[in-house]
Amino acid sequence: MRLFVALPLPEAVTAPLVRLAEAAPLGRAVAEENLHLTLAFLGEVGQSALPALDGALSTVCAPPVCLSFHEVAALGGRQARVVALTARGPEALYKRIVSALRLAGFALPRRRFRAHVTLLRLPRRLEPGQEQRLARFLARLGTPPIGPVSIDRFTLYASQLHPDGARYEPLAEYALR
Ligand code: 2AM
Repeated sequence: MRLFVALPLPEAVTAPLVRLAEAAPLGRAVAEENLHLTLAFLGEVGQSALPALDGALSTVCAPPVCLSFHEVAALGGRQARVVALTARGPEALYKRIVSALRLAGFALPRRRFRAHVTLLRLPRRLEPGQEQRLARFLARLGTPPIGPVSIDRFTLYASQLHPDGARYEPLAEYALR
């Protein structure tokens, strides 16, 4: 199973975000039900490791996350792959989740955590002019008037890749209190 841990987002956040993504001049908008903020990507995990994974995530003790949003930006370096809304608030929770998972033996890549909600997936190569149209769209958006919101749980999801896009199934929820 392809697994990841994420903060689910309330409709008060996902509804304006999907409208914003659908107004973009290019790229494939992430479906509203798939919008989330990834905390840890586990990749392929065997069924037999699920109890250990659930055990590790159950040890994470943290208060609800006050999530605030910053800017809509193209992420992925010089060849941007996605457009995302950057966020602040889940950094401490991220650290607790990652250390609980590592302690339980799950290998996670060492990369800087930049909290974000992916809104659009971009084509591999942008046609001439598309880059400028995207830059103008992003500049117009500035900081969208969304949030802050309090999130009182995090979720373990299974991701299934289909030709028409990914489907995410919540497997377990963990309360933040
Ligand atoms: P994203 O939020 O940056 O898009 C489910 O696939 C989620 O896991 C996606 O939302 C994606 O993060 C993240 N993800 C997918 N592949 C990944 C990888 N190889 N490394 C880190 N995160 C990944």
